[in-house]
Amino acid sequence: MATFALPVPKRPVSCTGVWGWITTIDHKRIGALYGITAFILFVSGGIEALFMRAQLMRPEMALVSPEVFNQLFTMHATTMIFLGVMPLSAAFFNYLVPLQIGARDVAFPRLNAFSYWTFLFGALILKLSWFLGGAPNAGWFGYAPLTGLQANPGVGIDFWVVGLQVLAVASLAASLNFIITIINMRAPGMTLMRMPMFTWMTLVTSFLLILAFPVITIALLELMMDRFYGMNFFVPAAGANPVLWQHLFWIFGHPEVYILILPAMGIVSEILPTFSRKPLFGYPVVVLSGVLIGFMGWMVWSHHMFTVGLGPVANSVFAITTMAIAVPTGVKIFNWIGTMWGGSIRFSTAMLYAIGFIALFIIGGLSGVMHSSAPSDAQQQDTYFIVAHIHYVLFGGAIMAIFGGIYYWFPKMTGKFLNEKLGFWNFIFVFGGTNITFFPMHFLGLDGMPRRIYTYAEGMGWDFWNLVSSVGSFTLAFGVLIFIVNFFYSLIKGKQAGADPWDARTLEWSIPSPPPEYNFAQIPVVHGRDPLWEQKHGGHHTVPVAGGSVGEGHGIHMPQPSYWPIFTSIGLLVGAYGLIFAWPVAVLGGAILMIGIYAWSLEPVNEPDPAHH
Ligand code: HEM
Ligand SMILES: [Cu+2]
Repeated sequence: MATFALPVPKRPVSCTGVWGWITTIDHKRIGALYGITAFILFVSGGIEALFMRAQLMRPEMALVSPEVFNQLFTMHATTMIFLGVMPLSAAFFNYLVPLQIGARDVAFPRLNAFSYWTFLFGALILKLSWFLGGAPNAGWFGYAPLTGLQANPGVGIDFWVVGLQVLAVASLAASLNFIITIINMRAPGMTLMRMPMFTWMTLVTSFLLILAFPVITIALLELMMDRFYGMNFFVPAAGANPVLWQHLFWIFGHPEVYILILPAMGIVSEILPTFSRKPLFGYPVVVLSGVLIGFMGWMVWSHHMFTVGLGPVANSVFAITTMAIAVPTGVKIFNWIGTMWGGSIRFSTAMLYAIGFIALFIIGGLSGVMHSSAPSDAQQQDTYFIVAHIHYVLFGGAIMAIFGGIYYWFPKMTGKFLNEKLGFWNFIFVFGGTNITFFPMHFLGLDGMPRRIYTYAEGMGWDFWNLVSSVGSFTLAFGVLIFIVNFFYSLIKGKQAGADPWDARTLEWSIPSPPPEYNFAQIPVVHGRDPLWEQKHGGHHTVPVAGGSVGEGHGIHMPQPSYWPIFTSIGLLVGAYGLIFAWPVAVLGGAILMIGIYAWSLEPVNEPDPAHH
């Protein structure tokens, strides 16, 4: 191979410092990058929310203009969904899946790095819109014809369209990578029904991603054609039916909400058994209900469109399918409670978050069942009742679980515990703040307060609960601040954690904290579910099948770093910018992309000499 005289630079051997992070293809480092980036973006989405809550605190406030308010709620939701919760889940996928299945990395490490950089650049495109001509303002679901050129001539929607497409590339690459990793790279003996629940939920989520994203990508592509090239996919004046957009969006959008919650369910299913010192109750049923939720998630999209006028037959069908999907969801909740039942429970911060998740997710699930009934939804649609629902499932659900996951796996990732005292107060403020912020929104919604209004008149009966909700949102923000303090404090001063500080069950706890670059010095052989418990408390010992000795010169072959993933992603960034502002720049971006792909595919596997390493 090396005799080819191709203009491809040598593959870097080992890189340190910033350059090491830029060229890394180690799934653990990529996981850390995802996590830190997504957390910063999550905070930015929270700041957008605080602006809204400040504006809505009292009637007829004028902190922000109506136009800016539109941009705030659009960016807040787009950020939290695509740049907060999804990549935070991806951080866990990256860090944990190879460790949980006893592998040394994902199937395509360079593609994994490419996914991260593409996510980062997609996020930049979206967020830079604030500074480059105005943020998108048509809601996170971007209903036609509000997104059309006539209603929306500025660049905000352009940023939204192009940014989401770049993010879709990142998600597609990542989910294909995880599907292949989970199917092909499990340690010997780890059958599907021995896989940890988190890995299972990663698998289901990845399938949802590769099936759902093409739908939104097509819709976005059509919208892009309308805006950039004068086509008429969504232009009613030219005969288009804007309801088409709603169908396309929600066929993607409903599976998307499961993409947001299934990883959280996976995290909780790992935390609960460990801190109850019992195996997950009804493991096969939990797997099955997860798969079923993934499957049924495709049959319910029109519950977002009950008031559009699809007619009584369609509304009835979608009402029934929506009620039905609550069944596997309820099954999971019973299994989690069954896991705790009779266990010897340790109330660590991770466990508090997991229990908080169950409690709040039940509330969000119940309001969901309330609007699964089409006539009752006719009252609730586009009111604050929906905003309450969204936030109980996403904040009370996804974010609670993610915080729990951070407390649970931080010792594995860093070798140190997060401080439990600060953790307790972090939990109290986040849990309390969530309820104070979002519970009153149920009342506001039932009192008729519409969503997405920038202000309201005095004397509508909405003053008190809006004030409470706004106070709650600052309480919540304070709770997140405690977490940030805890993170840095514990990184520096945290108590040392060993390989298996929680007496846990899965393979990631069988190796040192933090794990060495190659993860497993010897690939384990798995004899049952909860392999580490088996090994510690049962008769079986994990017999290694492939080896090498630990330490310097471990002789384990690991792929080398690469420049090409980030280079190729930069092509997408430049191309996206060019699409919005100047087509010659788009051509340049395309050229960078092609060079990147070319060099990537011809890059030697190992060069220069791997023996030095
Ligand atoms: C401090 C935390 C948060 C606060 C105070 C907050 C507040 C708000 C407010 C005021 C709105 C706009 C209501 C309107 O349309 O007038 C909103 C919408 C929304 N939020 Fe949050 N939010 C928070 C966290 C989150 C998180 C973590 C997520 C997702 C994981 C999320 C997802 C959404 C969604 C999907 C919408 C609907 C946007 C739309 O359709 O217009 N929020 N939130
Ligand atoms: Cu839905």
